[in-house]
Amino acid sequence: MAGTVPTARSLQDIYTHDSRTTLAQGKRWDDLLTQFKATYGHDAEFVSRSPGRVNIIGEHIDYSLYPVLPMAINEDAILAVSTQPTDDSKGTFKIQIANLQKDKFPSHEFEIPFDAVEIDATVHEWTNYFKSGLRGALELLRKKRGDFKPKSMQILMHGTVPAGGGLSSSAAFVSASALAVLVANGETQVDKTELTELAIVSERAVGVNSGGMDQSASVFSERGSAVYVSFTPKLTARPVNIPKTHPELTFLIAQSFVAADKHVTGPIHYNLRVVECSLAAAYLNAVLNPPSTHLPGDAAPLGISLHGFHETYFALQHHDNNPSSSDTKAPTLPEELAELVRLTKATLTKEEGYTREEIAAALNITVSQLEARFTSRFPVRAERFKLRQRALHVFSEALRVVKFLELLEHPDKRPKEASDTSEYNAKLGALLNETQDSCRDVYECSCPEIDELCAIARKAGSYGSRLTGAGWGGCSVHLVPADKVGAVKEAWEKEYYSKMDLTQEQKDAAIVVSSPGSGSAVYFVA
Ligand code: NG1
Ligand code: MG
Repeated sequence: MAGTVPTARSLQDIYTHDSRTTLAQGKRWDDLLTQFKATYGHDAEFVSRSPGRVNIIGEHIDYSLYPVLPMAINEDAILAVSTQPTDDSKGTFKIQIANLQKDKFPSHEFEIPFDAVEIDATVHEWTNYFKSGLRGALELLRKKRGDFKPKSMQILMHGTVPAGGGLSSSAAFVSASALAVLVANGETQVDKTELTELAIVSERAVGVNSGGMDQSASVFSERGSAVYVSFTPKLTARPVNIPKTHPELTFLIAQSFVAADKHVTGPIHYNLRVVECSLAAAYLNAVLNPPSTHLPGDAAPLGISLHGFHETYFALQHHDNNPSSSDTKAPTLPEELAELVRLTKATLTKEEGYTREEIAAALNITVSQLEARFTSRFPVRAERFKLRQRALHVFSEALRVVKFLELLEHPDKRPKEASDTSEYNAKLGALLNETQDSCRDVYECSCPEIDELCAIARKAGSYGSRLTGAGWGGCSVHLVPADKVGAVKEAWEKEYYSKMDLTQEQKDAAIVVSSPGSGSAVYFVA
């Protein structure tokens, strides 16, 4: 899946082949290009696009650097672009940016100094996402070329990924923006890994301390496959095929219409979880490592710092039981994770959470050192940090990803041809249901509405139902056999959506039947 971002020649290269999608997308792209000309008085040169994603399994573990399994959806961000050479004398370049939905997202013009893209993360402004992609792309270009003068750009954007809904509208927009800036400045072969890495770092500039799952799914996905993303020792992504089953499986995505805005709730939700995971990693390291071992960096993610620790730990264990053996085979990931669950339960015993003072004491630092290291970059609000619960969720969720992937890929576990595979489907579904339980009870990132959507779906025939994305609202994903899709939709309609006051637009977007879509692409207007 590595390589360069593909150039699309037709919309069929990008979207599914079914004629309804092609027709609808054709109209949308025509609109974009026509409005571009109406707005700026000339044609666009190219369109960059990047999709949203739905996460199948592996929730809230990407920032602890454990692998995840998302897939791209068809909904995306598209940016039509034209470029102008920049007038050298002023020391600035110009960005004009508008949105097809101009009532919701007003147009802007920015004069930007060559070397400083300012982003005010305290103001929630739609163009911040473009600017963060811009900043990242320019940094990369400067690294590659040294001093250079960015081109001025005119942009018209349109997005179909619902915002604040757990489907990564932000990653779609940031990745498409960074891609647009690279292409505008003459990079015709954009490396997917470089684009993803810069989009990950860029999105943090908007005020959320996010992991790298969304951008990876947005950039790397290939139509028809989910994508297995690992973050260590370096970012890699590979396609994973969902076996053909009988009854055939579909992924249904259902909106809860509970808006979860990380920019508002970050300090008590998302960013706090990221901090709790880093603190858990530091605490476990400090307590469990033999005194002479070198401790990894304080804010190292659970997946890295404990991996290092664990190799030492297993080596010592092995040596104790077997002093004459020189064989110190590293544990497999499932062995390691199971052991980490056990150690977490034995070490982090305080269900009620840990105070700053308690954690600082364990790390042998002062409270202000603790704050400087862990809570200064992104503000968080908490008296106690629930290290036990957060670590238990992360290790058990990482283990579920391993099991899920094995079911999908292991020749002995994949279903053998055409027979009834409901037992197999149920195994996949059970893992998704376990994820939901852990998100609700242990990581505390669900909400009553999502729980309800899951309960309704399971009753109507879903094998597995859970929140997807950050949670606290937003979207849910459901593994539903094709012959039960109608029943599940009907049940939601009757028992959930009909009780809400929704606009027609919301009703139309409430449920999406999704198949794995393709990733980032560039389309040159002939
Ligand atoms: P969403 O739901 O798209 O905001 C967030 C993070 C991911 C990941 C998931 C939870 C951002 C941009 N993305 O996704 O990196 O941590 O939550 O698994 O914050
Ligand atoms: Mg997002």
